[in-house]
Amino acid sequence: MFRRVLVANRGEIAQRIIRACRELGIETVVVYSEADADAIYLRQADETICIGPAAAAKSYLDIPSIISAAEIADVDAIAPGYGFLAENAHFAEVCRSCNIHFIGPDPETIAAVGNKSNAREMALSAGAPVVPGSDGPVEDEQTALTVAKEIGYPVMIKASSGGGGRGMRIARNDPSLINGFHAARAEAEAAFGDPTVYVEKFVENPRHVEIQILGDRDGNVIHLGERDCSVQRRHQKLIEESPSPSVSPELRARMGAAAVAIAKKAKYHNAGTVEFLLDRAGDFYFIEVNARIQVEHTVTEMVTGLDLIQQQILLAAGERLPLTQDEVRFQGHCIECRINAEDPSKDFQPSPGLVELFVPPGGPGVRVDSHVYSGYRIPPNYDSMIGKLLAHRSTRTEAIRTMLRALDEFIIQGPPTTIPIQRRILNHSDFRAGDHDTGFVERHYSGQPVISMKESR
Ligand code: MV4
Repeated sequence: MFRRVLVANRGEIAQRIIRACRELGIETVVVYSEADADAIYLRQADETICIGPAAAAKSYLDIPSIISAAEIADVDAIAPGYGFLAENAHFAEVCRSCNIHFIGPDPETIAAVGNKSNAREMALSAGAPVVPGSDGPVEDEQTALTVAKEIGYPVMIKASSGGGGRGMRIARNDPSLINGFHAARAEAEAAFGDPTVYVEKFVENPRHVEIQILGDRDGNVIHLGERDCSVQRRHQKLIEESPSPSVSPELRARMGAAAVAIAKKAKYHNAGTVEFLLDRAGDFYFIEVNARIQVEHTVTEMVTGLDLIQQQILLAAGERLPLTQDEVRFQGHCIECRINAEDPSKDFQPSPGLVELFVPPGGPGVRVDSHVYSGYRIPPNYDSMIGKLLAHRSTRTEAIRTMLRALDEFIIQGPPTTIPIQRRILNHSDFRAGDHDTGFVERHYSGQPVISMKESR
């Protein structure tokens, strides 16, 4: 096992990794930028190393600085968390060449699934359902038109190096496809340095359902059920839950089997997520593999009772999976709200700054993962997540009730937060009926002023 791990991240996930290491008896070394010098989790680490200024490019994304810190602190492994270098195949490769374990999948796997068009081909060859579309990349507009004729409009043009919603275009006819093809290529080239695109049938207002998987170095892969992440706005998730109200045990088994087959094809060794779209007819389609631990991994932890960060560390150290698929048990219903310092009444504009008072909720069925404390200043340099609030109860109805109670209890004085809109969504009849898709937030809450906490009671 590892003796010492370097945490190459910040905020709540840095704290989460420190907690996991502590329980495993592993020492932690946390790197931080000048903007994070007053982070409280630094006190929970065994050692801290400042790696540069606030700008992420000069600290959390700076590979030489992080590797130097790892060498100086003499760690066995690096935990990248999510974002920053988590899905950077080159960084995983550098770690390997320095004899430092990367707590994530192998660089070859990250690269293979990081190319979305390639991941699509892998899913196809694994026998998983994939959205109808092009065989590999589309090199010219003529090919794009031919593919669109075959599969029918509407179609989506996606960047091979994209993901998470960047570099995508929808086309509903030939002229808009020609336009979108060139626009998507230009955008992809500018954003990712790779103009390659592919074409897929556009699934209108799908649900976003993702399967958590774990794979060990012996090639064993299990799935830990799904998370429904349909409540999102501009690819920023607001509420996640498990189980999904639109997934039956039978559908879960089929989606799980598809995710496991894809992970095996990718030689996936660690924690990962296979993303699917689920349409109104109940058909599901593979879209992407996320080669990292995700923000919402906590939801799966609550319903499975597993510590996914500890599992990531153990798997990276070469341990075998501690359980078989048959031994995975799902208990109750978990809902998570991502609490962001954003102003829903100002088009979700990030609102960093001083948190004068921070009193998290507690009591039965409540979990809060947050690095914030009273008097903490949220730096403007990174994402604006304050923390994650989870409610875990026997049933969905009870989980919603506990979440509403916890949201009411949560005191965050200073920046405006997403809490008012999350309260409204949880009270919405369509959400309560489980009748919501990825268009839900935009349909119901776009541009509308969100009424304040007191008014909405
Ligand atoms: C799609 C799609 C419809 N059809 N692909 C957006 C993020 C990226 N992971 C994939 N995305 C989508 N791909 C086809 N062929 C709709 C989306 C999509 C979406 C997906 C998941 C969650 C929220 C979303 C919001 C808008 C669009």
